[in-house]
Amino acid sequence: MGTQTPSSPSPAPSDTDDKIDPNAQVPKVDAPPQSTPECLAEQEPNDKNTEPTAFTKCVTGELSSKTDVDYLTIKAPDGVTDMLIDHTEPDGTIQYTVTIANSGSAASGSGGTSTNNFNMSFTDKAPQTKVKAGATYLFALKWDNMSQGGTATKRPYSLRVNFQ
Ligand SMILES: [Ca+2]
Ligand SMILES: [Ca+2]
Repeated sequence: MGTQTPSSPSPAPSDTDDKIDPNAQVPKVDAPPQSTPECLAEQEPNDKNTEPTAFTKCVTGELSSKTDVDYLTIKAPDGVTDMLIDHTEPDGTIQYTVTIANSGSAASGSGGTSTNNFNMSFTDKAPQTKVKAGATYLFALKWDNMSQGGTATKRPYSLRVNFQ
């Protein structure tokens, strides 16, 4: 018994004309419209001031529960004097507190008065603030229980900081 070769040449597996263009098969990725691309997304964990999410211009995130705390840092560039903060929270109030991050004890305390006594907090419109060029500002975002703010179980936010 030998192997039997089929005698009738079956037509080659259909070599259809419409070639499959692999690029054409890739579905277009629709960017979610909720945030501008230049905004960094927060990176959890950021629940301590020792593990903040560093951003340069704009950051988005959410307080994922009443106990979530988000620490964010931004460095004031050289030559600036003022910081302008723009923030939105569509689903409930967030308490913002801004201080200067402790970057070790680089400053040898000369002069008596510490220039690191920067502390401001706000839930509403943030005032334009004098800043120190080169300093790193630490934002702490906390769920604000004192204010009414919807019944959402999460509080998303978008924070934008401009220096001038
Ligand atoms: Ca968060
Ligand atoms: Ca967090």
